[in-house]
Amino acid sequence: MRALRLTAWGEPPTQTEVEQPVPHGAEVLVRVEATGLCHSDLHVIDAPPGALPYRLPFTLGHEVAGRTLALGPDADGVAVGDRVVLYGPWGCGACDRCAAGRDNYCDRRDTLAWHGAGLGRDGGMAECVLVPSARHLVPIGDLPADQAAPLSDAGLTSYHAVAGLRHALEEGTTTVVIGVGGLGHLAVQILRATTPSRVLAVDVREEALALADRSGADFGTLVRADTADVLRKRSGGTGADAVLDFVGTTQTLELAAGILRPGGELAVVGSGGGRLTVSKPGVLPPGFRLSLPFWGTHPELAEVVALAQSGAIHVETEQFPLSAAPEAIGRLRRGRVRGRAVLVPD
Ligand code: FEH
Ligand code: ZN
Ligand code: ZN
Repeated sequence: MRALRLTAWGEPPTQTEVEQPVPHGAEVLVRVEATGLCHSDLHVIDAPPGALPYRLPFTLGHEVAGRTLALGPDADGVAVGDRVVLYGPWGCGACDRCAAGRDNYCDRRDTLAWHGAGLGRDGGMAECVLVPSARHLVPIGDLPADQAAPLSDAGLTSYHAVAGLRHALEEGTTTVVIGVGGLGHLAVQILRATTPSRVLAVDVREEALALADRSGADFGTLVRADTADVLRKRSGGTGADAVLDFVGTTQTLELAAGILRPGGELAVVGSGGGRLTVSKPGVLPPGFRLSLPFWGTHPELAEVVALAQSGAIHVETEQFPLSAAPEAIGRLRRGRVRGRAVLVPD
């Protein structure tokens, strides 16, 4: 079968012919219908030798939807032909976190040579993907694959980040979303669907603000010299109760910190590598709280799928045949993907 595999650090992935896996034990073989392309794939592709604990070669793709094709003899809770989305974080499978479906915070994460499907283990940028256990699958019913696949990372990561702030997002509050791309546009929809908070969107691209508007943002603005003032005014003068930064550069972190009201909360989701000085005394508002949420839990993925099935969230996607992955990767690098890029095996 064809697969897009990373075979050398710092080199582009290659379209390769590999044996179609056969499931053993509790494993499940899934025929891939769609796999999302994520900025983390770029970080993996660009990683120098030794930067990541992964062993080469492996197939990329950690945002996967498809239909079960074959089961190992010990696979349970799943049948051949089920349409599913993969819960992408694969932990040790034995610690309390993994047992609770919180592989994203596996206690043994630092001992593993992988983070999940397509992240050190063979993923879904291929015709089929082998999943260690049915516990990593969530049923999607008749949800289209290009809608379901992005839910497993872009949707789940956004949902988990909002869940961590939900206690602060009651009626009359303001939430700012910085970066309205594959994750940010879903965060806007999730905020609108699950909280009463006013949602303000910030980006550097006009088309992203249009996407924010289509996603239900109450207001959107480009990054300008007076962005903090504009957002503060739009919050009713108090500043933001919460900021979700899907970019994570020093510029966006400082913008976020500058618009938070006292007791405000910042969730940094984007891996922009930015820095923020946290000190007392200092410039951060009193009661400032910071979180670095990562991906999400298995139960949360089922909740995100249910939101999509209810029509409360819709993923804007740009589809590419798997054979056009290099073009999709180039477009993502240049910030020229509207919503989420999704690869479909051709
Ligand atoms: C996955 C693995 C490592 C870093 C970041 C990620 C995210 O794409 C998961 O949402
Ligand atoms: Zn990702
Ligand atoms: Zn674990």
